[in-house]
This record gives sequence, C-alpha cells and structure tokens, in this order.
Amino acid sequence: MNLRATDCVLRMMHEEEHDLESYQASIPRWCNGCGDNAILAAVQRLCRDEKLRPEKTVFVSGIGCSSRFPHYMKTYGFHSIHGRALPIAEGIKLTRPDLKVFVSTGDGDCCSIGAAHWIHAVRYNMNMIVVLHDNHIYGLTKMQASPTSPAGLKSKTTPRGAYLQALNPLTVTLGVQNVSFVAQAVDWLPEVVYDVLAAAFHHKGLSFVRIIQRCPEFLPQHLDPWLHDPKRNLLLTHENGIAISAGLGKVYKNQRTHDPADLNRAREIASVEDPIPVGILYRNPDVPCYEETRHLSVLTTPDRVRAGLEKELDKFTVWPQERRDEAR
Ligand SMILES: Cc1ncc(C[n+]2csc(CCOP(=O)(O)OP(=O)(O)O)c2C)c(N)n1
Ligand code: SF4
Ligand SMILES: [Mg+2]
Repeated sequence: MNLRATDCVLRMMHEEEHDLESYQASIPRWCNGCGDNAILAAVQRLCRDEKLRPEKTVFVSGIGCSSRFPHYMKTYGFHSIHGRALPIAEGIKLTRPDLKVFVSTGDGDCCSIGAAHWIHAVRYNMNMIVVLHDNHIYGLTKMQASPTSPAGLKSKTTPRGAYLQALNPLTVTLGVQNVSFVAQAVDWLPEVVYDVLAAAFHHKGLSFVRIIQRCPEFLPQHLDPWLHDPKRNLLLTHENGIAISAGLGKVYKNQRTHDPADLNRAREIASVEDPIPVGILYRNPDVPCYEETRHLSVLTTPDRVRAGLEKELDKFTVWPQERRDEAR
C-alpha cells in the first residue's frame, strides 16, 4: 500500500500518546481546597488513560465557578451561557457525533436556570458525559441558595436558613424517561471520582454524574460530617459497578451490593441522602441515543443545507417584471 506524506503525518498524530500535561491548560483560579480541583485532576487523568485526542474532545459549560472547567482543559471548549450548557452540547453532538463531549455544570446552572434543559437532555439520551459539580450553593455570585441547598442552610438569599427541602438531582434524573446512566461521587474520595467518570466515559448515552463538591470559601465546614466519618459514605459495590480497592474498603466499611441494572432499587438508594451513596446507581446500555435514531448528520451536509435554503428563499423572491415574463 502506498501512503502519501499527509496520510503518514495524520496517522502519526492519531497514534500519538498524550501525557497529563497535554491536557492541562491554564492554572485553575479556583480557591484552595475547592472540590473542583479534585474533579479536574480526575478528568485529566481519564483523558490521558483513555488516550483521548485533544482535537476530538470538547468541554462545554454554563456559567459558575465550576463552569470555568473548559479553560483548564487543553482541548476544544465552550464556556457558554448560564443554564445553557446542555443544549449547546447537544448541538455539537448532533453536528459532530465523532467528537467526545463533556459537560460541566453547577447546581445552580443545571438544577435552577437550566432545569428544563437537564430534564430533556436526559430524555434525548445523547452520547455525552455530564458532570454536575454540586456544592449546594451559588459559588461564583458569592453564596446564594441553590435548589440543592439543604433546608436550614444560611446564605445571602436565605439569611434565616433555607425553608425548602433540597431538590435531589439523582431522583429527578432517575425519574425521567430514557435515563440510561446515573452515578454519584464525593470529591474527598478521588479513587471513586475517577472510577465513576471512567464508567461514564465507557457508557453509550447520556452519563449523568453528580459529584458532591466542597466550597471552602462560602461553606467551610458544611460537608465535614461526611468527610470525617466514613460511615456516612455508602459505597455501592457490584461486579457491574465500580471496583472498591482493598485500601478504600478497609476504611470505608459501609458498603452495599447494588446491581446498576435495577432501576427501582436505584431510585430507592438515591432517595437516601445520609449516608451519601457513592458509585453507579443505574446503567442501561440499551436506551437509544437521539443522534443515532435521527441520523441528522446525513441531512446536514453543506450542499443539502444550501439547496434547502435556496428553495425556501426562492419562495419569497420578488423578481423584476422582465424576469417574471421570461420565466413564463
Ligand atoms: C442569565 C443569567 N442569570 C444569572 C447569572 C448570574 N450567575 C452567574 S453564575 C450563577 C450561579 C452559579 O452557581 P452554580 O451553577 O451552582 O455554580 P458554582 O459557582 O457554584 O460552581 C448565577 C446566578 C448569569 N450569569 N446569567
Ligand atoms: S467560591 Fe467555592 S466553588 Fe467557587 S472556586 Fe471558591 S471554593 Fe470553589
Ligand atoms: Mg454551585
């Protein structure tokens, strides 16, 4: 077989291995101890281990501290509009199904202003990894209550404590038709963060991963009871779930066997918030992905789009009299 020079260069680029630094862009501007740092470290490791090609990878986010994520990845990225990360990611996936798409969204971004997009994104089940950075607060705008703020939490908008019971992102997601993957991790267990993200990466469909994340700037001791007491973290184990290492299992003895294929049991586990369940709650690889069932990529070749536009515009064109006569 005769290979042209360009083919050789392309092949070399594709076979190239990337080290961790290949994915590290600017130095994060998050506060010291912010849980977003742990999530970023796990994602960069995952990209390296899965040999992701930076030019074939896109990180999309809304607005918030967590939404600064794309700036820190040396891949393509779109730091978009508050609450709109998911429709933008869906647009990217529809037109470029060959790209690996990741979404970073905060609890305000996803569960408040972006809630409608979240529900429909789960139902559309497009192939992407959605990471909900849940710190129970609006961080970027300096401490307003979010839908996941627990009742009683004092914030700038709830100075006497939040009145409402917190929204549970896991049970909401598990209640939507076509849900195909739901997992949870906590930033203080980096091994679990990595394993859950790796499972999400290998799932075909929308993988919804909620990561409970510390915000030491505005809620300094808020998650300490769970951080300091292993019993208040429930590790979900199963041969189809994530593997728990011997070291982790020795300290975190509160474990429960859970088959991720069991939706009803997943809903039951998700509804318990203390202890915090961590691991894979639900996985169904057979739910169809919207971008595959619609085959939109076939419809959107530039020639077809141009021809369609010309046809539509022709309907409204006002021709000069002589041209109209010619056409008769
Ligand atoms: C349309 C719109 N409304 C409100 C804002 C202000 N705003 C920016 S970030 C944010 C909330 C961020 O909270 P969250 O999504 O939880 O992210 P975090 O900063 O906690 O990571 C708000 C209300 C905005 N930028 N745009
Ligand atoms: S304000 Fe909170 S969420 Fe934002 S960077 Fe600082 S610690 Fe992280
Ligand atoms: Mg938040």
